[in-house]
Amino acid sequence: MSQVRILEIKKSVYENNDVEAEKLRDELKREGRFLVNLMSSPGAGKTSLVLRLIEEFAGEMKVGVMEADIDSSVDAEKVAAAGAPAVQIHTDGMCHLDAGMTRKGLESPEMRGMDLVVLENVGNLVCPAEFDTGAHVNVMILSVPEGDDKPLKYPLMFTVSDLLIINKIDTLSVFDFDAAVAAARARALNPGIEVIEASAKTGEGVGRIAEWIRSRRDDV
Ligand SMILES: Nc1nc2c(ncn2[C@@H]2O[C@H](COP(=O)(O)OP(=O)(O)O)[C@@H](O)[C@H]2O)c(=O)[nH]1
Ligand SMILES: [Mg+2]
Repeated sequence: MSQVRILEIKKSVYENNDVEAEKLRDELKREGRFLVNLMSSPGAGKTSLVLRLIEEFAGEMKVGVMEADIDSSVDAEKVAAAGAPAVQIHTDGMCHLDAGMTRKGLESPEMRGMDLVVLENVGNLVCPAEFDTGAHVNVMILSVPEGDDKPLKYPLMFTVSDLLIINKIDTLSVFDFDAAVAAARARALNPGIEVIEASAKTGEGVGRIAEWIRSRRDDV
């Protein structure tokens, strides 16, 4: 039996998602809640990284996690087992969250009073890039086994992201992945994007990611 709250959230009724997203961002700022929208393909390491960040921020910030998926609650259960407040959002088959859906997740009691809320968006490199969730920053993960050509194939995701995490760098020796090439391709689309190489498995680079989040949170 699942121990976490599951929210069944359907597509929002709002006509203008961008307006809703701006409203939500402002409200969160006033409340002191910093929202990170974490995106990647399935299996790139979103949940693994979230678990590392929970450890990294322990005793420093209250971190809540909203896990969005089409079905199941496995990710939210992992986060809850790590000791962080978590909710599972089911998207009624939708492959992304919009700002209204994100707002509903944030209204759940578990997310109240958090300093940092991480939204693990539905896994894919296409739809989540098209919808502003109201987050203060967009963070994406590209993992080494996916290949360094992904910025060429899914340019919008790289264009809307503030930070690109190249994850699974512990596997570089077994894949033909050139991290410098991946970073250059991302920067060609988005000159302002930050790039951090990391491994959620070994913990390498996780401190730098935490530092980036702290500094962006201070800017808001
Ligand atoms: N070798 C390696 N495996 C990783 C790393 N990060 C995640 N994984 C593995 O990749 C798989 C998918 O990870 P998960 O965090 O569930 O990805 P998500 O679907 O994006 O949330 C799991 O088997 C993880 O153990 C990493 O940095 N290195
Ligand atoms: Mg996950």
